[in-house]
Amino acid sequence: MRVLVTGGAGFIGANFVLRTLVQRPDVEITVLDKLTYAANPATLAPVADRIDLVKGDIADADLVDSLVGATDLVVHFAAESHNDNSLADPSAFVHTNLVGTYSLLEAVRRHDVRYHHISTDEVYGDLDLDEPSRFTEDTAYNPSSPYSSTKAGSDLLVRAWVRSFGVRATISNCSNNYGPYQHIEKFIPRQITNVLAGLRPKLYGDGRNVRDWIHVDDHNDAVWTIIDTGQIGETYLIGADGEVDNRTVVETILELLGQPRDAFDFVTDRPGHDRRYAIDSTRLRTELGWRPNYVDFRSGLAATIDWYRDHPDWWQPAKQGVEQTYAATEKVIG
Ligand code: NAD
Ligand code: TDX
Repeated sequence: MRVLVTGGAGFIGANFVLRTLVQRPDVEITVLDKLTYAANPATLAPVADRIDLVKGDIADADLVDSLVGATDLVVHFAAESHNDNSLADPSAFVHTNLVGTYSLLEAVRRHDVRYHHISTDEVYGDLDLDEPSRFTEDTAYNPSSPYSSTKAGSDLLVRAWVRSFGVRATISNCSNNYGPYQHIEKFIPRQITNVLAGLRPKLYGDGRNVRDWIHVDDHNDAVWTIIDTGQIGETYLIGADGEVDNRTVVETILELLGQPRDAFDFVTDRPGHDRRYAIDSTRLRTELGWRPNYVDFRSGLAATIDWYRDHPDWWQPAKQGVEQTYAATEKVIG
């Protein structure tokens, strides 16, 4: 089987490539990636001779057409993925998440190629902290940020291409991922590398916002489960019952790294900051039989901390620039 992985040099896509090479040695992988700031070429360097890495833009219709015409399956991870960046400048989010997805959909339509679309729980907006409900496949779309609204738009394009043109597609909406190779602009690796670099972790607002954490390997196993056994045209929510508030995450990182649990700063909140995400993944579990392997967030977090401690060469070159960017807008408030 030939698989085209878009965004395969980023966090989740690269973990997908590395895991697939181990678990499915018969799969031939082509990665299409623009190699933006979010991609780290070091991640795929050890497997460079086992994959085809094409540097290019998913919105380049000619390039996409030729690559899609030579594959059996497209797994579409490529995106502009960081909410804070989308608030500073949404333009790349519209280009990649909307125009890029459109160009892939037109190519899979022309070549009748199976397509799996990677999306996020953020398309559903947010929940109150004390609300008992969680997101399901039937929850109405209600995105808050330029990032989540462009992801929501891309999901709707997929649904329309399925219904109007019979494209063979599935969609998954996953909760917050953690694990190795995540860019240090994101919450968990930012705080881990802050402590490792002698800086204080930074919590937005009151630190009570809740995210539903899943290990990246569990996400990618679910993606293969959906590709193998999911129903064409359907959406599946992926989550591992991992709700934790941000303050607890930071305190746990500090504790696991041998620091006082209160050695962090509160900083100015993210505008429009979603309060809580929570996924009900009953459908994926009951219909397709998927189960997460990482059920203890603390031990998954400890393993992730070990990975960043053991791989300073992977993240140190980006650290100063990322912190300078945050420092330009962030103020310590407590
Ligand atoms: P990431 O930012 O780490 O990686 C994105 C990759 O896409 C990078 O390698 C980048 O170079 C590439 N890319 C960006 N624009 C491109 C373009 N125009 N053409 C080709 N390649 C381009 O993102 P991630 O965290 O790995 O997220 C991957 C996917 O999973 C995204 O679709 C995201 O919305 C979704 N998702 C992420 C999470 C999460 O917690 N990180 C949760 C749910 C869903
Ligand atoms: O320094 C920080 N301090 C902080 O308190 C950062 C970077 C974040 N936060 C908070 C904001 C969120 O409540 O931590 C939480 C997680 O933040 P992010 O890592 O930026 O993730 P989030 O905004 O929840 O979005 C993530 O999950 C869904 C991914 O970035 C998206 O790509 C995915 O779709």
